[in-house]
Formats: sequence, structure tokens, C-alpha cells
Amino acid sequence: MSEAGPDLSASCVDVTFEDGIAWVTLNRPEKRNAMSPTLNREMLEIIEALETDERCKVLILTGAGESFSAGMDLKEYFREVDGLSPAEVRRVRQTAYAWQWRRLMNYPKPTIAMVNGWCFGGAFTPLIACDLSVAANEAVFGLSEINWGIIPGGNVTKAVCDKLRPADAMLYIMTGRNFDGVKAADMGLVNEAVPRAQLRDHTRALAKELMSKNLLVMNAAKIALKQVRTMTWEQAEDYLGAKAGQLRGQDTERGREKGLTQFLDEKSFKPGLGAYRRDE
Ligand code: ACO
Ligand code: V55
Repeated sequence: MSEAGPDLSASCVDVTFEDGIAWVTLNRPEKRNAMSPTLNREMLEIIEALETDERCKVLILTGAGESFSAGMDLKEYFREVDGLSPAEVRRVRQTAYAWQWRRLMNYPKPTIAMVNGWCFGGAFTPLIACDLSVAANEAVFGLSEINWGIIPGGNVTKAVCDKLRPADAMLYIMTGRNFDGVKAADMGLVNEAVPRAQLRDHTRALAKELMSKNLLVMNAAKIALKQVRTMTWEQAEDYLGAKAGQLRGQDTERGREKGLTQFLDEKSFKPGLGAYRRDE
């Protein structure tokens, strides 16, 4: 199933490879996959390593057992860190942010969050930082910070701004009210919700669909989408033109040329109905 590669064993994160998919699992089921400083350190190291690991074409982030993640570990990430020096507190926080959004948000490979169960507070950041997401209908989400007396920090509030409509963001931040996977899909927090029994197969199929495309081009397309959001029309036009030109020089697969030849000359495929053949 998995070719040889660097050892990625860790105490709070599990990684398995399956035909180009790296399944990265938050693995503290007995603590509902709460994110501790140890988990954050391991996760940062692992997703960094997977950036250049050929076994990983698509990264799927999920949780072991009944939870995606119950958010930040209230004991190890909050209470036990309260006593540390400001420099040590900063290091613990920065390690969390480093993987939860800095790395993930700009990841050079497609990423999918598979929300299998409980998803609270700090778990919204890596969820939203992934390119795509699929939830179980039965998954339970909540911005529960208000319930224990903090604001959604660690860029949770910023992440929520990017995905929810203002009225929804305000309601769920102010009430901490829970919602299920069906509602999360309705609101656009996740792309799709499916019955839990189908979640893994459905997510695997999505990953395979992505892998059937030109991944270099896909990566450029996704980074461009993120970049142009905050540009003016003038800047975006120039950036996208430059990006498209840059890509033609980088694409060793020469996808664009294959596509043109197969459509215009060979008449062997139609871009409106599927991808060009890559094996020639
Ligand atoms: N931090 C630390 N420990 C946690 C966390 C957490 N976020 N979530 C669960 N655990 C621990 C529990 O303390 C318990 O530990 P123990 O067995 O050593 O006593 C164990 O995980 C199991 O938790 P239960 O509460 O018994 O599990 P249950 O299935 O009944 O409930 C639920 C699950 C609803 C997720 C509950 O654990 C919960 O409310 N967790 C906190 C959710 C939350 O609000 N997280 C913080 C969001 S804010 C932020 O991330 C900044
Ligand atoms: C939260 C998460 C944090 C943090 C402070 O909303 C608050 C929860 C991911 O880190 O540092």
C-alpha cells in the first residue's frame, strides 16, 4: 500500500499512505483529538515533511474515533501554559498557528478536511485552511469559546470571516450554539455533507478526482484564487497573466499543449466533458 519513505511516526498524529493520498489523522481519540502543544509540534513537522514527500499527492486531514477535534486542549494548551514565560507562551502559540493556517493555507498540494465528528473552536482554523472539506451529516460543530469565557482567538475569528456569511458568523460566535454537518454544508462552511457511513469513500473519491488532473496547474489555480481576492481588478489581471505565463514554463507535463492537440487535431477529448489524456 505505501512505498518506502521517511518515518513519520508520532504520538498524537497518524499518517498512512494510500495510492497518492496521505491520510493525516489527529490521533488522541481519548481526548477527543484536542490539540495539545505536543500534537501541534508533531503536526507541523509532519505536514512540512509531506510537502516534499512523493507519496503524498493529496492530503486529507481527519480525526481518530468519534471526533474531528474538540479544539485546543484546555489543559495542556491553556491551563499549563498560563504559568510559562511570555517567550514560552509565544512559542507554544506560534507552533499551533504555524500548522493550523500558515502552512496549511498555502500548502503546495491539494488539502481536504474530512470532518468525521466533533469540531469545536480552534478546530475551525485547520478546517477552513484546507482547500476543500467534507463533513459527516452527523458531525457536530460549535464555536464554543463563549461557553467557557474566551473569544475565538488563534485566528478562528479570521477563518470564520472567510467562510461564513456575516450574519451566521455573528450568531454562532455570540451563542456558541452547535450545528450539524448538513447545516455546515448549507452555510458553505464545508463543501459537502454525507452520511457518516459514506464519509471515507466519498472523500477518497474526491481526492482521486483531484489526482486525475494536472496537480501543478491545480496548485497554481488555487493559490491564484486566494491571492486575487484582495487585489484590485487591475492587479488581478496582471497577476493572472503573469502566473499563466510562468506556469507554461514550469509544466513539464506540457498539459496546455496536450489539451490543444487532443482537442483541435486529434479530436480525442473535449475539455468541457473531462480532462485531457496525460499518459502520452
Ligand atoms: N481540551 C482538553 N481535554 C478535552 C477537550 C479539550 N478541548 N475535549 C475533550 N477533552 C477530554 C476530556 O477532558 C476527557 O478527558 P478525561 O477522560 O481525562 O476526563 C476526554 O477528553 C473525553 O471527553 P468527554 O467530555 O468525556 O467526552 P464526551 O464524548 O462526553 O464529549 C465533547 C465530547 C462534547 C467534545 C466534550 O469533550 C467537550 O465539550 N469538549 C470541549 C469542546 C470545546 O469547547 N473545546 C474548546 C473550544 S475553544 C478553543 O479551541 C480555543
Ligand atoms: C483559540 C485558539 C488558539 C488560541 C487562542 O479559539 C484561542 C480558540 C489556535 O489557538 O491561541
